[in-house]
Amino acid sequence: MTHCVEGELTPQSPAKTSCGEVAPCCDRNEGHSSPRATQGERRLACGAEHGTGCEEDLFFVSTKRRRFLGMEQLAKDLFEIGAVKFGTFKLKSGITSPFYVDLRVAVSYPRVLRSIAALYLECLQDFSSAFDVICGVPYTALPFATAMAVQGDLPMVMCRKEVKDHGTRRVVEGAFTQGSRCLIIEDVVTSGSSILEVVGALRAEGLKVDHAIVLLDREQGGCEALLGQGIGLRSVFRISNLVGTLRNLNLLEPGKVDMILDFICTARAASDVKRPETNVPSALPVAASSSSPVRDQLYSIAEKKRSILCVAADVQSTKELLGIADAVGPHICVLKLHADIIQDWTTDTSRRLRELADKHSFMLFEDRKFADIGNTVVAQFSAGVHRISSWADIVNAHAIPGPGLIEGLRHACAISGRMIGLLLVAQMSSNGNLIDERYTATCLRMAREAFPFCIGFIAQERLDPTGKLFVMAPGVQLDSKGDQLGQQYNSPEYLLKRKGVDFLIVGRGIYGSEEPAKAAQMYKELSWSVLHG
Ligand code: 6AU
Repeated sequence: MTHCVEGELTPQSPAKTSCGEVAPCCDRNEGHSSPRATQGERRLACGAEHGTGCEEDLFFVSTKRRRFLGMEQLAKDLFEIGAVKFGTFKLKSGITSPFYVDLRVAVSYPRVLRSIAALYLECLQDFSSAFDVICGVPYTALPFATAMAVQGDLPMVMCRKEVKDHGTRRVVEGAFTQGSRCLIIEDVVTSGSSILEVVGALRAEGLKVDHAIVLLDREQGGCEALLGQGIGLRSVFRISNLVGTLRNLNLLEPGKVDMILDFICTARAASDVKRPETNVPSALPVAASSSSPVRDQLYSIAEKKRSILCVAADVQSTKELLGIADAVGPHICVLKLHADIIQDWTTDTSRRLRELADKHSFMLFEDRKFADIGNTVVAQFSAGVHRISSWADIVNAHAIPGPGLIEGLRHACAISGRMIGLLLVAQMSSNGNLIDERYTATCLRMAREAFPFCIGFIAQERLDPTGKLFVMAPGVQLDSKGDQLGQQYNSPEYLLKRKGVDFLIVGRGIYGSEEPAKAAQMYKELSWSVLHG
């Protein structure tokens, strides 16, 4: 997962649909006209933060649909021209791979080149950062960047691979100034090293580089490696969704798909092994970088505030919610809420909550427990009254619908242009719940595959021995063993020491007490001292 800062919406480039017609150029900045960005202030337009009416949802749906159709057609084209092949291939590294990608051939097919450029341009909508120029990574991405520059009217620079020993000896060709912001265009990312090479050269020449777009992410750790160097990566395709699209088009047999997905998982696990782990059991919190900005932010807040406490503010009015948030704010690292039980929820509720989160430095966790198909959760996450993706830092979901749900949430998160982390509900605190060990183990596998978008679990015990995927445990109270409706409570000591969980969620034990601020302070200090002696 990659993220970008929030920002204003700006005009988008016209994009070709799969049928070849030019889709209308939409502008949500002012709601009506579609002025083009000036050369000096080009922006990567982003998602659903602005506007309010249903025309925005229609915009959102048609944009999504257009992109989906474009991706489907391009997947088919890439397969047909042999840019993506399936079989048995020996890679440079010596590994045998069930697929092979060589996008160089695309230059011989003008229609494919146009579709590639159109999809890169569509991808710009996932960002909100400004940029001045684009730069293709030599050589394969050079024609792609050029097509994009022509189609999207974007200025471009070129970074030389070899510097000539005569003439100007320039490393970066084209018009730019010190501090020009550059967006990198790449064809395929594996480890991220080619992009980093170009980033280094551009930065050395005084350009600012924060983002890259790739046509295909092979999902082998490149995205995380780039994030570690301050480069947010967007991809048109990830290899798993390219493979999924081809399967849906009956171009790949299900047996082959499974083999390819297994290969991707194994390759990703191998790249994980090489990455230093940031956590060890029972040594919390640790703030070292984990390649997940949301996780890192949480750990950094926890460390600074000496708090692993999340308060569940299950109240029913904006006034109560804001009151609790302000009272317990100094003692918590996360405030969890159920937006759908707030009777008078408006956009003002989320705005004021965010203000309190900034004032006291805590994260906002919407306990939505998404549990539907991917297409539905995209809308549940970003649209409707609550517009969760516009304000939440953390959300949770049941794993039962399968990976499509995570994919949908990740997609909606990208569109929002905000950093949001996902927790899978891998175990529940309620008596008689239907989750068994096999289900929990599957959640662990799914979460690993979805890291760094998925950052952990709602569970009752440590699940990932490395601690990279952390556990927030609900069902915590000192004065009660449970309620009349099946909730079961354990003590902080039991969950932290015996079960190895990382964060505690306390609801009624705090907001139901006479003095929530005092109760929060007590739970905070107690849980911290259990961990740190
Ligand atoms: O401390 P309580 O019982 O007042 O509140 C516990 C909070 C509630 C539940 O909706 C939530 O934690 N919860 C969850 C979550 C967070 O997903 C899962 C679970 O298994 N049990 C549970 O209580 O807001």
